[in-house]
Amino acid sequence: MKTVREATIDVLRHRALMTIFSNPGSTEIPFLKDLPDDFTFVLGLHEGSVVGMATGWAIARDTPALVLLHTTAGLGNAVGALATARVNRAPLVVIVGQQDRHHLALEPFLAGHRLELLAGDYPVWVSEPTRAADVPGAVSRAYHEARSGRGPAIVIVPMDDWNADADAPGPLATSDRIFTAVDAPAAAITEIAALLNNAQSPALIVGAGSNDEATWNVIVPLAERLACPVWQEAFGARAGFPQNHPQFAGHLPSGRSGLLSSLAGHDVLLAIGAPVFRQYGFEPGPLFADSTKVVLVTQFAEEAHHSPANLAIVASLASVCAALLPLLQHREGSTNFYNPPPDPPLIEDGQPLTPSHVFAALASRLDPKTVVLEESPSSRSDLQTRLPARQPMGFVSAAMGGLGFALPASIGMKMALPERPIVALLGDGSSLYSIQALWSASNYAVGILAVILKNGGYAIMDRLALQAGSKSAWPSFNYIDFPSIASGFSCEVVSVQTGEQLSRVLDSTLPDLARRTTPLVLVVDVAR
Ligand SMILES: Cc1ncc(C[n+]2csc(CCOP(=O)(O)OP(=O)(O)O)c2C)c(N)n1
Ligand SMILES: [Mg+2]
Repeated sequence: MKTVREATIDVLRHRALMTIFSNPGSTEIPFLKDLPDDFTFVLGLHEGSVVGMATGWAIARDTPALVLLHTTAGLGNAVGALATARVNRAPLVVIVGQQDRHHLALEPFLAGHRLELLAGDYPVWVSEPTRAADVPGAVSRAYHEARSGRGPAIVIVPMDDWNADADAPGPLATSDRIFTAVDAPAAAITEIAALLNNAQSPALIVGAGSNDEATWNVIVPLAERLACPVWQEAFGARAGFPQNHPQFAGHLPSGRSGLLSSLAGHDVLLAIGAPVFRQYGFEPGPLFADSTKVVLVTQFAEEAHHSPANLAIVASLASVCAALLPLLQHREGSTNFYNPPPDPPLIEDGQPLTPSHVFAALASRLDPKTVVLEESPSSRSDLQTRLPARQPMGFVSAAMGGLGFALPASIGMKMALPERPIVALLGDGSSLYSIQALWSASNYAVGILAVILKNGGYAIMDRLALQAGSKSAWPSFNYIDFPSIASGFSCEVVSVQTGEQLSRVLDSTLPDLARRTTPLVLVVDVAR
């Protein structure tokens, strides 16, 4: 008879969940004791970093990553990162330890209280198996729940369950393999094709959902057939279209008045992989003109449920684009909507660099295959225009804006995609939320480039306070010693104050960035 632990190890092997991102505690010892050699344990020194690394790994591989967390304190620390994983649609199988069933009723030290509620509605599924023997099936089901729900699926396991007897060998309470229908019905395709063929002036809006290679391969010919502008959704977590393509018109504004004027004159809007339409600050008024017809193509039913579209199709984006293509007439007209940014102004003697200078210096040198992870709040839009995504996964950021994602996610992504150059661009404030991830990068020989834009404070927050007619209630933090922090985590670090120093370090490091096996931190002093 196998133990529950042995049967679960079998499930994890079957699902290729053999890399464990974790920060463990005593309640996880029975599971981790004598971990088989074909399992890899990746330690993060805080649960935000653990889940952030797993999220980067899951996004990069488009398959679930395994996370192991320590009862209330571990899961509690992880909640913000789990919410980010959900909104970034990253599939995670999360096992959470719990005290021993034998005395849970006595509420011993480390007893998790209502652990199933701790992450709120952010997990796509939570299970606390009724019997120890149900754990292997629950973990197997969590794999499917994470994949189909695109987010974290949690299984809570009391520590004595691992050594309990498993059920006799036999099928688990879940399907072994699942195929999901992906094609849209022919009637829906015919209806959209007619709408587009009859349109005076269509426009395409793309977003995080259309970021994969299969979709880029068909969305580009589709856009070329339509000869229309292609906009990227505001605040999208990934790029839905090559952003150096002549038809790329830029990022949509995140407020309603800007949306209305950007999309004015287009009678049919086709949103592919972007909800209708992602906004940030509330502005009253319509999102688009009354007479405009809006079609949404999304792989996520929930996105269709909250989008004010005339028609939504829930199906594989690549399959919808491929089916539409032969039905569309070739449109004539201007096909150049791309507006590259001008060079940043020259820096006068003694003046500090700005984020624009850093992004421009990177833009002229980065390999098109680079994955740029963004977490630079006050310079985000500048980053987006100066570092266009040229390949799928060329741009990644936290869909919900929660800081502390980009640094650990860049590490998880580099572990999953060792052949791609990976650069995390971080505000100095942002870098601190998961700064201990630098230790994981150094310990596991992960060759990311982390650029910390040191402006000595929360510039975006100061800007918002000023706009509200107030001074900032919070202080600046000019005197944080980032190079010491980075070297304290055993990372190579270079401080940069001038354009010359920046060029020198980028020229010497970027050509080999893809092959790096140690992290490099650049701390660049920039103007506020
Ligand atoms: C976890 C979390 N806490 C707080 C915030 C609110 N917040 C948004 S931007 C910001 C400041 C970012 O500062 P920094 O990274 O230095 O970027 P800068 O604005 O200086 O470019 C804060 C605190 C957040 N988004 N996420
Ligand atoms: Mg800052």
